[in-house]
Amino acid sequence: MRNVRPFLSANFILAFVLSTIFGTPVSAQSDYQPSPENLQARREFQDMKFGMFIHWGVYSVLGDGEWVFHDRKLKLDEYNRLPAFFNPEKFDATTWVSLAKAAGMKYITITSRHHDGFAMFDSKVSDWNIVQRTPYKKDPLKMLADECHRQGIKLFFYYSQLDWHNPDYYPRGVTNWPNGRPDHGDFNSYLDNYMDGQLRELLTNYGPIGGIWFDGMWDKPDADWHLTKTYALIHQLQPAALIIPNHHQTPKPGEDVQTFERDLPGQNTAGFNTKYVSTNIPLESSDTLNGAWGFNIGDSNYKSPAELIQKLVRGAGNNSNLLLNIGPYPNGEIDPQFVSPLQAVGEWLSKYGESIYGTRGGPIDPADWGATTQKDNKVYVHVLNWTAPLLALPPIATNVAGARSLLGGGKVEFTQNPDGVILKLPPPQTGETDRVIVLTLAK
Ligand code: FHN
Repeated sequence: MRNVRPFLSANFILAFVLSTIFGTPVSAQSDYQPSPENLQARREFQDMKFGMFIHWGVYSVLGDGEWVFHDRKLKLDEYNRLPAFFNPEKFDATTWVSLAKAAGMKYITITSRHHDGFAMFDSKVSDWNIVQRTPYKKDPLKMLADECHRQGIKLFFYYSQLDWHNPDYYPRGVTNWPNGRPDHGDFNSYLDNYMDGQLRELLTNYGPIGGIWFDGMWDKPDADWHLTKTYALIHQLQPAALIIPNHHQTPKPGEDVQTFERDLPGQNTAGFNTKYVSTNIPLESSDTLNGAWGFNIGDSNYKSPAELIQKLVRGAGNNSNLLLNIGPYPNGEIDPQFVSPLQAVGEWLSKYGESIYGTRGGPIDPADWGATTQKDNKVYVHVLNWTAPLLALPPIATNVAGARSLLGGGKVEFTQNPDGVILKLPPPQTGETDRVIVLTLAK
């Protein structure tokens, strides 16, 4: 993989370290009682299991990822030229939503604005947006929202709280560089007028949305982000909308989902995630299909369908959703190298979906051999990495009444005693990523 920006800059890591040590001294929505609609939306979120993450913005023009403004240390007046080149004439909401559906995904989370602060929607709060500044002049998020509603896909809006463009994002954070902004600004106004104003637009003009996926608080770990106010606004405008903050900390009151970036819950391999795993709100894990979030012309490191299926299954076994990212071209097309693995995962889900959708993490801790999921009295044993004919599982509290292969329904021999359950596995089939054995628990 060439020319791909290392994922984490030193500043980025520093922000996470600071926020981990000191915590973020923000008051969240401490008296928050989720509404019945919100609780229902959380359950539905967990049932969906698989979503499409989309990073798309004017930065896509440069084909160098969504951090290009920062990484090339561009000046404001230089970056301001970029929207003139963004004209996604090939964008077709039906194609995008149909691809998500073909992949077996049930929701889409798209960047309504990233750290460059550029609104990819029709915003009246500022003219730094796609309708005012680009030759395209249209609102793709409106088209996407309408199409998602038509096709029954939930739409979430990623919203960056960090802003490299607005002068009122001041004092600036750890990712700051001198880009021509004045050395003063009104952060309270940025939060209360600019950000909340745009959130109000997103929660008012696009019909019912799944929720808001926040990112960027780690840039100013010691700031007061007015979360009480912002979270209350969101829950007041759309009580069922889920607040999903990518701050990598223990969830705060008012937040509805805990998300982990490039990690399974609790496995801090990325180095910036918390090891704390919430037991009372849904979990999500985000990852990239190649190595990048925004379109990166130097990144051909596409994951294979088998790798993606493993991620999805291990996520589900950890009681988590998988939010899988693609970075479309600036013209609105999606690279075929994203399309074909997604379609392959969709084909897999059309056969094995019963063991994923609507499930929760199973009764056996995930391990190298695989993971389990559960729905009612069915436990799905996902054998991902085990070649021996017998698989010994730890004890399961309930009696197992029967075992069969999910595919084909063939009976699977087993023994159960207080030490555990031993399965006599059917031999692996060529190209079979996941042998799924269904255990029926006695009622
Ligand atoms: O800095 C961003 C990055 O560009 C990307 O949006 C990811 C997605 O989870 N989140 C941030 C880093 O935490």
